[in-house]
Amino acid sequence: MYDIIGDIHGEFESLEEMLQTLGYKKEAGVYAHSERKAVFVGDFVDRGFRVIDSLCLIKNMVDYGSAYAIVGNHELNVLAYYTKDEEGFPLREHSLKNKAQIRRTYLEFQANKQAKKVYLKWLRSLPMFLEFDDFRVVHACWDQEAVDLMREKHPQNRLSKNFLRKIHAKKGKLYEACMLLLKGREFALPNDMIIKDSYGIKRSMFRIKWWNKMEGESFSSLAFGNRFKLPHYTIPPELCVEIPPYSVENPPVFFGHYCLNGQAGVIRDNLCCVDACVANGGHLIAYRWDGNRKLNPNNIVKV
Ligand SMILES: [Mn+2]
Repeated sequence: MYDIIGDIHGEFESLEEMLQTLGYKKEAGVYAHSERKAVFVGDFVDRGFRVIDSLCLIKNMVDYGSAYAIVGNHELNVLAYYTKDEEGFPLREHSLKNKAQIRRTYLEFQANKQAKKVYLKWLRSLPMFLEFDDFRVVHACWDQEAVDLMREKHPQNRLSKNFLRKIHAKKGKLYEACMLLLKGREFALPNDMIIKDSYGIKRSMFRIKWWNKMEGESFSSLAFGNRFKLPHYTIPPELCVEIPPYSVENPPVFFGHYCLNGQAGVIRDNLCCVDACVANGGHLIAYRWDGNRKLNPNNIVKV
């Protein structure tokens, strides 16, 4: 059986507390469980104050065989920041904004070059999604088309240097698929709609539910995991894009990414967001998989 654990973001204490709560014990210095394995949904880095400790603990578990881990958009950003193109320019520009985003990770890596080398290499080896017998795991969005494309064109399924260089050089279908899996679906607001977030910054994009079709939804009913309010009126049909719905018949999907605080957990019988925003005043949560394909809110564990 498995325990699917949400975004860590350098919150090492919460990570340890969660593993202990779930009954994992240290064997030769590595957390393990006699009957269960942990599954981490990505976003280990940034925000919190113990990024390297968190990476170390999770890598040890994966190496030992007591956990699986996939990458999130924060790993993608960090890897692209530290990967150069053929001309020697970083794939992700070293702008103030991008630097600020990875600040905690950057500072820890600056102070520990050996760890930087080890963990960047390790992050490049992790898959973007995992499919188990009865459920699926991805950081933000299980889009079947994106998954199928990745399986066909990039069966390695990891953020290797070559793959990152390739998708950044040609921002084509593979780039879009990678963004969809790791960042989910975002939707541009109409130009005449001015929405400001809690920092007073004008927003042009908002995160939306990736499992629902768009037609007939309002801006607010389609929105998912945004830190600003959207209006209640129906999205004009001419703005709607085709979203392939994720059927209730499909296997459960576990994902993180959306920083939902109290709203995190079972979203629908076969959808569960395990990111309750631990690094932003929320909690770390996990789902204790019991083999039942109909997800049960009682299986959520919170620390
Ligand atoms: Mn994320």
